[in-house]
Amino acid sequence: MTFAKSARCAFVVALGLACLATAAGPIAAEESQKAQIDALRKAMEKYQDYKVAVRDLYLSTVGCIHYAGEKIPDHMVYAKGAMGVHFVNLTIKGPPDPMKPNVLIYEPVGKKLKLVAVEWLVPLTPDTKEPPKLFGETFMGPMEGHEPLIPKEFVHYDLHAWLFKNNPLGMFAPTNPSVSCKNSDFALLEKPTKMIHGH
Ligand SMILES: [Cu+2]
Repeated sequence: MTFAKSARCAFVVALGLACLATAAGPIAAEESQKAQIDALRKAMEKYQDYKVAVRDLYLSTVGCIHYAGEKIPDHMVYAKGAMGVHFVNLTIKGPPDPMKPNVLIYEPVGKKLKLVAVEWLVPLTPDTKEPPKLFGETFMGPMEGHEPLIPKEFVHYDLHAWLFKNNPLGMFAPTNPSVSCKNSDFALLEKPTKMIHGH
């Protein structure tokens, strides 16, 4: 964020104009978030080839996850739509890094896998004081692990970002109705995940 702001200041100064009001106000904050998202998209572009992702230890969890839009009290609400195939990197640890998501999400399109989104998956620990935030977005959760691919004991927060496929529900919505698992032999219809209270 600081980098984006100072880069823009440098640009404005180079044009011979005063560098005004870049640090303050909701418009400046929004613009700096947009710049940060653009930088992230650029950094993630190499993973459009899933083999590059695997070499960097983002490993496929095989199942193509989708939701029916079912609502259950005390459970997370996922609009009808899919996420896709999650490739998880367990070597990325610590607080969520906006430039280093620990999950990449692919949509099976024909016989190919297309990179559509990234995700930050953050375990709930005894020293978690509040839900993590990135790009001004508060993470969803805490919630149980998503069965059947993640044990339900894995209580966590998560945030999705649809960097490579437009999501009509918004950039940070968990499911994308434009994504489909119909081309996957490993489609998994997931039930909404249970919320954890008291955090
Ligand atoms: Cu996901």
